[in-house]
Amino acid sequence: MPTNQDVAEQLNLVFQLMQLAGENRFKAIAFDKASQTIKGLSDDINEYIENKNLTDIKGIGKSIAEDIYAYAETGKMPVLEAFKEKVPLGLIKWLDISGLGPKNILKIHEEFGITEIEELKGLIESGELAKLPGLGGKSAEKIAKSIEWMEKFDERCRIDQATKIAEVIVESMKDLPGVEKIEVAGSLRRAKETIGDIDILVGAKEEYSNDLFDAFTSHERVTEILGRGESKSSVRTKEGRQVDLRIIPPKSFAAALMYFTGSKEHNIVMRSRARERGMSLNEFGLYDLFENGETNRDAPHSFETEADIYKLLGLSWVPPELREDRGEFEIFEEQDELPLVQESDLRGVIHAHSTWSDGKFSIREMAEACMERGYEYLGMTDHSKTAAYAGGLTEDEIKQQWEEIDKLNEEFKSAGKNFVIFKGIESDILADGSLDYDDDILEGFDFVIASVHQSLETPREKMMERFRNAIKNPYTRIVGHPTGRLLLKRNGSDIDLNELVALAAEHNTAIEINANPLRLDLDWSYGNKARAVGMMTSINPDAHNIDGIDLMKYGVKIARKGKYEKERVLNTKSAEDVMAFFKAR
Ligand code: DGT
Ligand code: CA
Ligand code: CA
Ligand code: ZN
Repeated sequence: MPTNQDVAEQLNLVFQLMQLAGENRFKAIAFDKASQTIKGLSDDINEYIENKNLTDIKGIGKSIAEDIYAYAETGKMPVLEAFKEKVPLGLIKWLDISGLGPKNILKIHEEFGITEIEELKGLIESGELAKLPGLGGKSAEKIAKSIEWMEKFDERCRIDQATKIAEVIVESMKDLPGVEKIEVAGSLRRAKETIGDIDILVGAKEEYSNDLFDAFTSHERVTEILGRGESKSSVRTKEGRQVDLRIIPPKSFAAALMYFTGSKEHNIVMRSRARERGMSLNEFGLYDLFENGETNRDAPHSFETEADIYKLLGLSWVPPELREDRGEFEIFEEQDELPLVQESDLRGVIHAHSTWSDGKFSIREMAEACMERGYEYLGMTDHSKTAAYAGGLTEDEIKQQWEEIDKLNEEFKSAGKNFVIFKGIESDILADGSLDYDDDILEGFDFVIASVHQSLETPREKMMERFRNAIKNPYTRIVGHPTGRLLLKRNGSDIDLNELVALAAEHNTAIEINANPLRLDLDWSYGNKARAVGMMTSINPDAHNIDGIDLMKYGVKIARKGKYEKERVLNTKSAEDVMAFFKAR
């Protein structure tokens, strides 16, 4: 039986091959959209396949449904097989080369019969590519450079890396003459876990554009200017990231901010809502339509903020993290706002390591760092004994650690400090799903985080058996980084996260959002399921040193993106309430 992931991947391949084959754009986008929908589906796709009701899923049309039924039945998707005949799969990678569109990719492939980027490099070196009509030496050079960059850097970076670059640039530009507004847009504003390019918008009158672009392109972090036009410039930074800066007339700023925040999918719905109301929405504004359906540029609606635009389209303001066409429209048609968790709601730190295992600081140092940041508790969770490579604790060491924590808690209490350390452990989930100590030891902890650290590649069904056992264990209060993914480095385990989310809710156990930007696991896209079943999360830094504590802010962004209200985030609660949750096993 295919998994949701399998089906999503097949559809995505069709999308990419269609682009290469020059297939109708809307047809191609339908596959992209279907792929994303299925990736984020809260139920097992096989239920729909068995009931033959795939078209009940919004975004799955009749013809794509047929493709999926055929895939489930035969293991092959006819439409994909057909396109594979036309365009070799190897060319998909070429789509990432900037300066080389699908048309030219196909042309080069047909002319020279090559499918590998290595072969393309050979063609450029030998001067053959430049001879191809319509390309020329300059294009060939540009393509060579782009391949070089591509090999040097990943196409995408993590949210923390992008945040740092964006902050530096915004900081250097925000006080320049003419800058009335400046905001980050694109996927970074939406808090996606990985970012392609960084989009920055400046609201300024046209007369300032030249100087502002000069300042941007000569910024000390810039190594290459990728392009400079009337209203947009693109650069490459020393970190290898692309940054697009757009200068917008102040009166269009709100419309542009909305448009360039995206997502594309969100924008599509917004545009059709505008049409339904006799208006046309674009990056410049919202206009009335003529009877014939064309935009009347002389009839702009005036507004100041994004919220005004949403209001004109029958919605309250949608927080940028939620703009993915993942149910936000239904919510904000009905509600004024969603009480999403905020950084300032966090009252404590859960999931941290000390020198007892593989952390860099003592328990006291970690606790004091938490206090300095205004937190009220620290849930210490060193590694368990099976994690020998990470200095996992033996039964004897655990008892010593408990004594140390008792002493520190007494000391804090007598010094009048409002701070408590919880005795926890990050227990490995063993191959059979059991925890790493006997019950008499487990009994002594305030709480247990259960995580998989070994045999991450266990087949799905076996893996689920491990998790089912771990969650059913009454000592497990939180599941740690469920898939074990390392973003842009390693895929996570193959598990049915929808089932895991439902199971956790049923057993009143939390699944953490591991806030380390390498992990951000549980993924935000399971937020709808978590919301439907009332699953609790905890925004956990998994801190191995003091700086690690500050990573919680990325977890907050992901939690917001997953639509978690404050009430469903454990570490927004008081120490007493957290303890009550721990004890309610
Ligand atoms: P990224 O850069 O891959 O992480 O993702 P985004 O979302 O930042 O994408 P980007 O940089 O290509 O474009 C920024 C936003 O601009 C995008 O989220 C929505 C808007 N946008 C760009 N191109 C299109 C388009 O062709 N159609 C629509 N509706 N919106 C677009
Ligand atoms: Ca972007
Ligand atoms: Ca961009
Ligand atoms: Zn861990």
